[in-house]
Parts: sequence; C-alpha cells; structure tokens
Amino acid sequence: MHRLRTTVARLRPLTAAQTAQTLAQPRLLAIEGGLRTFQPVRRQNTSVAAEPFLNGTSSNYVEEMYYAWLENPRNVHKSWDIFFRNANAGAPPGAAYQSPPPLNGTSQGLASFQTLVGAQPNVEKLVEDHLAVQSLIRAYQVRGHHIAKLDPLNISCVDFDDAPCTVGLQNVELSHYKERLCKLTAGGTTTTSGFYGLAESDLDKVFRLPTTTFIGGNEGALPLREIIRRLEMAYCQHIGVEFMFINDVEQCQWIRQKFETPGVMQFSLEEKRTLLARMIRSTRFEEFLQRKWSSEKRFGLEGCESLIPALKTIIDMSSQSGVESVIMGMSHRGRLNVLANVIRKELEQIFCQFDSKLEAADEGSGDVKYHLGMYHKRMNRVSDKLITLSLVANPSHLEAVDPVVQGKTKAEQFYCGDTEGKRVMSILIHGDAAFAGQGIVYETFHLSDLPSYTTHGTIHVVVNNQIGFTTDPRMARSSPYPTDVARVVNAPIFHVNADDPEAVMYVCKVAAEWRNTFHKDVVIDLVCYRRNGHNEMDEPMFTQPLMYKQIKKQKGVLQKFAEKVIAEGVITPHEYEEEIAQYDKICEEAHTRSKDEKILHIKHWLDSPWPGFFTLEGQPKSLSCPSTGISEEELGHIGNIAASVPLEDFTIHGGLSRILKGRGNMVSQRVCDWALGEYMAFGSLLKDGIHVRLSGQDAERGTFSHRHHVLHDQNVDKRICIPMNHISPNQAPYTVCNSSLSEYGVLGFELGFAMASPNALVLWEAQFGDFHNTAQCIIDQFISSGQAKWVRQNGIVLLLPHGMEGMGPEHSSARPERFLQMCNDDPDVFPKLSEDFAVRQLYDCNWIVVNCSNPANYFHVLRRQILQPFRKPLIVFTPKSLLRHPEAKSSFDDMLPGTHFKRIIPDDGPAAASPEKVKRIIFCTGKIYYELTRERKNRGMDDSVAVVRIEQLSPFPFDLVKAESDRFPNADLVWCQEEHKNQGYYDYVRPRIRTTTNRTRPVWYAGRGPAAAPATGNKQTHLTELQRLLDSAFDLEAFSGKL
Ligand SMILES: Cc1ncc(C[n+]2csc(CCOP(=O)(O)OP(=O)(O)O)c2C)c(N)n1
Ligand SMILES: [Mg+2]
Repeated sequence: MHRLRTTVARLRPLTAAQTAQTLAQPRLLAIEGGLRTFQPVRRQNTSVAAEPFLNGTSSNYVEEMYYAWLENPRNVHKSWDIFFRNANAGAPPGAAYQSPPPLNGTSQGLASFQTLVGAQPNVEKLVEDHLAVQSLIRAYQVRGHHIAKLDPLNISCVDFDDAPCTVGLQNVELSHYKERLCKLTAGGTTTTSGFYGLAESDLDKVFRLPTTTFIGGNEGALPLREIIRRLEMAYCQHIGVEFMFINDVEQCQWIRQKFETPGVMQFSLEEKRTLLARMIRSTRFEEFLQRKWSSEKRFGLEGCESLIPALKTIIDMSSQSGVESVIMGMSHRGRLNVLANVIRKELEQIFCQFDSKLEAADEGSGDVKYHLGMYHKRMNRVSDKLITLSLVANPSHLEAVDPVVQGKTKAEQFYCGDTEGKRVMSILIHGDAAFAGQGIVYETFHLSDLPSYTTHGTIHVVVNNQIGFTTDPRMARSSPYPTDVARVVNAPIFHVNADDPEAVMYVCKVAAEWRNTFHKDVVIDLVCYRRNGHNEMDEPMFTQPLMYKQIKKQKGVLQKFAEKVIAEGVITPHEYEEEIAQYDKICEEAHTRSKDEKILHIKHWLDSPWPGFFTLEGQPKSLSCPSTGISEEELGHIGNIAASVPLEDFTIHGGLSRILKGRGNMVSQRVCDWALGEYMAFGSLLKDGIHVRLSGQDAERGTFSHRHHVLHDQNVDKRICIPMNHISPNQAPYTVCNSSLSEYGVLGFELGFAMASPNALVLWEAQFGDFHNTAQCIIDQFISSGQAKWVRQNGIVLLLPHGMEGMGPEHSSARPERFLQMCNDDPDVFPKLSEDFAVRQLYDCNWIVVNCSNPANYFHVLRRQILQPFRKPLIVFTPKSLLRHPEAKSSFDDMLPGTHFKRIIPDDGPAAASPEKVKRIIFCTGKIYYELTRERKNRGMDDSVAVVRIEQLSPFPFDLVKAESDRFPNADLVWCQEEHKNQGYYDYVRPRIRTTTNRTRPVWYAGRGPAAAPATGNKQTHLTELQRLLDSAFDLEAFSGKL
C-alpha cells in the first residue's frame, strides 16, 4: 500500500482531483425554485456487470457524464439523470438504468425511478473503485512523465508549478522533493484513506481495464497492484511520454499502445549488438578527436553519445518504411560526430579540417568545420535500400536552419511528386536552450501543417544537456520543459533518459513510426548532460560547480551500457574490446590519410549538389545570358490568360471583372502594367517547364490588390481558379501561397526551397519591404553570404515593396542601404571591361540588387534569374504607386525576342539629342524618376537636364554609367533620391559614380537630409520635402562653388 500511496501522491489526476474538491464541500446549486444543498456523497450503486453499457469502452464517457451531472443534473440527458439518481439512491444492479422518456414528453420514466431507491453499498463501492482506477490510469498517462527518471544526473529542475523554477542541484534533497510532491498533489488526492477511497486492501482486487489503456495486453482485467506496476513501467521509468494534450483520440490511443503494451521494449540480440556498436563509434570518435586535438574546439557530444544511435534508428526505421531521402539540420553540438557516423563523411575529410595549414581551393571565405553541410547517398544496412542523407550547412545562429531544412525538404518532395511525405523527410536536431529560446522554432512549427509548407512531419531531436553555454534552464526559459513549444501543434513529446540507449532507441522507433503513420511532427527530448564546457576549452566549474561535480562522478554511458549487455551475455568482454580496437584503428588510418590532404575543397561539403547544372569542374556551362524576351504570340497568349477566367461557371467579383477587362485592353494595345509584366515572366517560365513558387503574406491577391493570381468563386465556398496553371498543357506547375504571418520562418523556408533545384524561380514577397528586417538573420547569414561560406548558389528572389508615398515611417523603406552595404563589389576599382562583362559581374557578385522603373525591366530581370547560367539571389525593390501609374507601363516591343534587362535606362529625350548642351545629369533609381521627369517638363528643362535611371544597383554598371557621364561632358553629376541622405542608395552609388569618372567630377546630392526614421508621418511635410528635393535637383546653381 505504501507504493500505492506514493504513486498516488505523485500524481494529480485532473478530473478526479476536481471532483474530489467538488465532493469535499457541499455545493449550492441553483435550481428552479431556489437553492438546494447537494450532498457531497457519491452513490453509484450499480454494477458494471449488470449494466452492459458500463463497460470499459464507455466508462470514460460515463465518468464524464457523471461529473457533469454532479455539477447540475440538467447538464445531462434525462435518461442519464434518472440513471444517476437511481444509482445515487442505491438502485440494485441492473435496475438503475431506465429507458429514456418517450419523445412525446410523458414523464413515465421519471415517475418510475422513484421506486428504485434502496441501496446496495457493495455495488456502489465497486463502481466507485473502478472510476478511481480509471482516474489513476489517466493520471499516469497525463502526468507520469513528471516522475519518470529522465535525468541521468538526477538534478532536473523541471518544476510543474506556476512558480518559477528555483532549484538546481537542490532537487536532489529529498525534503525539497517531498515538498514539490505535496504541491503536485494539491487537490486532496492523497488522503490517508488512499486514492479515491482505494485502500491497501484493494491492491489485490481485480479491476476491469478501460479501453483507454493497453497495459492489460490480452487481459481485460488486472489486480490493482499489477495495474500500478505496469503503469509505472510504461510511464515512470526512463521514458516520459507527454501526449495527453493531443486532441485526436486515435493518436492518443496509438501512443498508449506503443508505450503501455506489456513487453514492447524488448530488443533482439542483433539489435542490441548494433546499438552497442553505434555507441562505440559515437563515443570513440569524440575520444579520438580529444586525443589528437585536445586544444581544438569541436563542440563534442560527450554526455549525449546516444544521439548517434538515436538518429540512426530513426533513419533505419524510415528507410524501411520507404523514405529515400532524409534532410537534417543541426547546430554545433555533436555535428562532427553526426557527419562521421550518421552521414558517413569520410573521416579523413573531417580530420584534415583540423589542420590549420590547409589551403582553401575554393573562392569565398569558407566556413569552420562545424558549420559545413554534407550530402551522401548510401546503402542502409538495415533496410537494404539506398538512402540519401544531407546535413544542411548552417550559420552560428542557432535554429536559423530549421525553416531552411523544411523548405529544402518540401522542394525535394515537390520535385519527386511525394505529396504525402513518404519518400522525403526531415530531422531537426536542437539544443535545449535554443529550442526554448529562439522564436524561429515556433515559426517553423507553425508551418508544419500548412498546405503549401508542410513537410508531412518532422522528427525533432533535442539534445537536452540541461545547460546553454553557461546558463541554467532556470534562467533560460519559463516553461517546465525545453520542448513545450511543440505542444502548440499537438506534437507528442517523448522525453527520454539519454543514459539508457535502449530507451532512446525505443522512442526513436516510435517517433519514426508516428511520422510514418500520421505524418505529423514529433519531438524526442534526449535528457542528457554536457561532460565538458560549452566547447572543449571552456571551464564549466566557474558557473555550474555542483552540476559538474556530479558530472565528474558520472560513469560514461557507453561503459554503463557495455556492462549491462555483457552481463546479459549479448557480447563478451573480449568482443567488446575488439569492437573498440577496430573502430580506433579505422580512425587512426583515416588520420594518417588525412595528412596527405593539402587542400581544402569546400565543394566537397555541398549539401545540395545540382547535378547537370554545372560542368564537372563545378563551373557554369557558359558565361553568357540569352535574350530574355519572348515572342509576340506568347505575350498575347499569356496576357489573355491573365485577363480571363479559364474555368466554366466561375463567378468572380465585379471589381475583379473590371481589372481583368483592363488587362484584356492592355493586351490588345500591346502594353503591360506591373502585374501583367510579372504575369508574362512567370507564365513564360512555367511554359518552359520552370516551376515558379511565390510565397508571402497575402501574396495570392497581392498586398496592393494588383496581382490576383488566385480567383475566388463568389458563389461556391473555397472554389478557386489559378489561371497561371492554364497556360499550356505541358507547363510546370505554379505555386502561389499566402504564408503565415512570419518573415524569418517563411523566408528561411523559401531559401531552402530554392536550394533544392536551380530549375525553379522561387520568390518571397514581403508585405512591405521594411518587414524584411524580422528575417534579417536569413538575409545576412544565408542569402548575402551563403555562397562565400558554403560554395552553394541560390537564386531566391526577394520582392520588397518600397517607396516614399507619404504613408509614414513604417511602410516606406525596404532599407536599400542595408542590402547595398552588403554587396561585395569594390567601390573604388573600375573593373576590367570585357565582352561578357555584364554576366561576369553577375557571376562574381554575392547578390543582385535592382530597382526597376518599368514592367518590362521587371519582366526581364525575373526571366534572367533562370536564363543566366548560374544562380544568384536577387533583391528587387518593388513599387507601390507605380503599380497603377499611367506612365509606368511597357510596350510589348520592350519584351520581344532580342530584348534584355536594361542595367541602366539612359535619357532618350531632347537631352540625348544634343548632349553637349546638357548642364546636369541626374542619376536616380526607381519611382523618383517619374517625379523628376514631370518636374523637368514643368520647368521646361528637357534639353538641359538628362535623367538616367540606374536599374541594377548592384553589381554596379560601371561601364554604362561611365558611358553616360562621358556622353554629357559639360554636365555636373547629381544623385537624386527620395530617401533620406543616410538611407537609400547615396552612400553606395556616390563612390562608384566617382570611380567611373576617375574621381574627376564630383557627385552632388539632391534628396532629403539625414534622419533617424525612414519617413515623416505628416503628409504635408512629406510633400514639402519632396518639392524641396526636386527644387535642388533642378537648381543648376545649387552646387556651384561648393567644392
Ligand atoms: C541566435 C544565437 N544566439 C546566441 C548564440 C551563442 N551561443 C552559441 S551556443 C549557445 C548555447 C546553446 O545552448 P543549447 O541550445 O542548449 O545547446 P548546447 O550548446 O547546450 O548543445 C549560445 C548562447 C548563437 N550561436 N546563436
Ligand atoms: Mg544545451
């Protein structure tokens, strides 16, 4: 009985506790005719056997009914009311149930229950005890993980109370522990009389098991003692299963079955041997590195060596169920070990990275060894099937790689037609502190079930070493577990003591099966420790002295496991020693070979090779870009699709009809506005088999209601039409998707999508350009620097609405200055010109930044993304007011075969006719061009001022700008922008324009003064500022004598 009490004391059954409270105090219930006192006594006097509906299947239901009835008899149907009244009044077995009153409302039933009063106390006790047992079972299922032995160090500070966690090692104190238990059981479930009236004498009584448990195996009833023992085995050993928050009954039942069924956690000899061999590799790999390079940072796995068999188990199981490609993302901890022992990167390639004299073979800055990625196809020995494993290269920024992995996974699924995630899957490995702390984890979880973003279930593994750098969990998070974030998507969470490799292997098997069955996310929380400091050079005793005293005493997991399996006779000590020696030898030999490596090829660490896209040497197949124009016929055809509703009986909104009609008119006049130009670009690429994917908040319609790529039937709910998918029978599919309200997560996802294949145009559109800064990490760490660090190209396109429209500081600026500041072209060096200069410049740059002033140029730059023989990220500052500006239209002539993207658009008006008369060249970019030309016209200065648009800001068109400066030898040079002086393009273009004139001509500034905010909130101030900047742009004396 002591065990029962202890057990019961540790659990706080939810409904039972609430009910106990209810029962403890008489409650006043409002009923018709006044108040009455409800007696706090449970009197269910009917027998399970005698009432056939009171079987295991329905008992949960009955219980809930009963509680509802206790609250208020009217809460339940009349028939239940009668039943409970009869039972309460002591109706004999089988007599409490009365058939429901007839629908015509006669009160026959009600009248007859009066006659049943007459108690049978033994039956009452029986039902009561069954309900108690059921509550007990449920309590284990809900809260068993609270008391499971999850922490190898036994210092866990998980605190399930609301109060912040205040314990570290003190938890080892039993007194504190008891205190905590007392709090846990608040609600009165641990009275001296036991749990809900279950007493010591009940331990050997046999209870029928509800269908919500599988502890019985083939047995439908068990003695209470055995029920508790089995529940303890299922929920309170080295595995803590957190799943009862899941709303889906089938999923809950599935998990119960996996963990409760007696004997589930048994392994064959073969499995145990494999597990041991994997533990040996994992452990000895770190030991080998430690021996050879004791003063090198490697972020070793010591304390969580079972991560390797964990991942391998997941991969084995998934491969067996048909998965052909696994994409992984992880941070520093244990990364080299994963590369060596999971992905199977050649050991010499890893070891040679420790050689500081190694020369880099590839261009770019490269990256440190624990950030590089990898791609490897190999035979899975367990499934005997080929499997491709890749680890995505990642920056130091913890968890930033999560959405990228998801995007890459989605793309691979998409390209192989894997609509259910049966062939391609992802595994994300997290640190405990980062998993709880980084918001990107939450954003990534929220993509997991969205139709255009789901990867059909990710397996998350948390290396929960109970510390982040030097910070304890009590300072690092407010939630009890680091994994609580996963609860938002109803992902089951399997906590497991990582010092028990068999338990780890078991939860990994279940996790893989879960994913394979439900195609939903699942989390494995590997509760472990970190044997060394944050890295091998760090001293953990400064900050965690007690924890590390404990860790020093801790026997290594391999040693513990080896002792266990040797004792079980799975392997002899001699065989064990041999296995170790064999792996050590493999490492030694690889080490010897690694000394021959003199050059480091980052190319060998590619996570996403693009077979067929490059030459065998990894070079682009040419350095030229064909014309990006398309035929008149194609323009007409796509334009007509854009103006039509290709489905029968599809009613669109009247306003949209007008928009489509307008498009039709444009097509007949052979002109495009912005939306139509985009249509032409997407449609023509799709027609040529290039997949186009546009994602962003409200991207389907377009924030500014200009795009309308998804039409909605006004009469039929959810009926939509995407005309872009009706261009040609053999076209590639078009994906346009409204994203969740996230930038960091979604941009990371799209970047990952673009990583998978060069043959897709992947675009992410910010709602307004300034919102990109919540995705800054992806921009800085991946987009601008990804190729330099990881020799991996990426052709993602960012569409960033930008422009000063007098709308206030928030929606005005996409911060061009930030993008331009990160461009890698040299402002002070005039580059060598060659025939292929324009393409070579593109090839050498880290990204392309454009601000197109007309739809044709936007059309060309999008098509160039695919037609150029390499991939570069493209940043496009897109317009807002120009979307509907009557002058911002392009003729089909500018989009026909032979036409190209124009890096600059020179002045072709009167100024160009007599260039020597021109007094000023105004260089500008984007929408201000239209304001400048209007002002120029108003002032009658068309022949004295040339306005030149720089459409491609980076790489800077040195050659063309020089040609313009040379063309107007008597002109002064002005840069005009609507953005504030410390923002926009000025700091970027000024030194470059100067370089084009060999610094012989100054570059003057006409624009707003410096400011902290991107724009004024006052419309009038905005207009005054604009007029002032136009005034100085056209004041030919403005800069005289200012040198
Ligand atoms: C976004 C981000 N912030 C801060 C850091 C610095 N940093 C590197 S490791 C680390 C602790 C990580 O702890 P945890 O996630 O538990 O992983 P562990 O090192 O314990 O395996 C921190 C704060 C980082 N790399 N990335
Ligand atoms: Mg940690």
